[in-house]
Amino acid sequence: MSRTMVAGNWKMNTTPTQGTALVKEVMNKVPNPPTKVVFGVPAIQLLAVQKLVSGHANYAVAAQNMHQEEKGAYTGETSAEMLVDAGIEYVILGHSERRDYDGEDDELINRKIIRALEAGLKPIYCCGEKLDIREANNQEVVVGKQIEQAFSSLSPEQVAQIVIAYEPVWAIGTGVTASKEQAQGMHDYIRRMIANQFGSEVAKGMTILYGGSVKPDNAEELFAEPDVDGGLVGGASLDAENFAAIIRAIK
Ligand code: G2H
Repeated sequence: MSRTMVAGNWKMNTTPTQGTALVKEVMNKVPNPPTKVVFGVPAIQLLAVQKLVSGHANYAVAAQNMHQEEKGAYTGETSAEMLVDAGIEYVILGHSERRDYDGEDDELINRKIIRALEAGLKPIYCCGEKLDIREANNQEVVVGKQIEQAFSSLSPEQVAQIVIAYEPVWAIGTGVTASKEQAQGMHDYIRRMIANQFGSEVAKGMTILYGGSVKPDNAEELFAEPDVDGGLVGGASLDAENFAAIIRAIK
């Protein structure tokens, strides 16, 4: 089975009206995508966008967050069960913006991953180093530790359900993209690490996305790398033409 995926992460952008129009436009431009395409939409749009993609084998929807508990007195939160019942297939967890602005760490993300998997949701787990770590050439140690903590106590069968998105923080929303060599180097490291800890079959089947200023003009060369299976796309996923071009960059 193909490992490829292009996922849009709209973050806190688009009203429901704008979001519906955007999804329709992308699906019109690319009715038969050459890869799995996921729309990571704001919570209020999940149901409407799920309705639009339902029945299209290659289109799916991701929530941008969920709570680690099953249910209860957590005002304003969304549970894994609610997402599954709404037909949602994926949930983005561990994004650097949630780590920075909401204090999420890999211990909490580990609890969210376990909850998501128990409920039948597939996590898109984000990891990545900050600029000072890259400058000190410590990125593999730091990303390795993030994954080790976030995947702690998971079985190989559970890890096989996860998509990893490597997002170097210095490349997020900055316009600076990791070079194809930097992306491939980290993706290769992550795949080898997964092979060591969870077995080579899990590693071989794992989808590892690159995220951080993916655009139509850099997507093709990034996606051509052997261990870069696609992208988690922020800013460029908000424009139908740009997102369609990135989807088509999967060969
Ligand atoms: C990284 C990415 C999407 P952008 O946050 O997850 O956003 O493509 O705007 O850098």
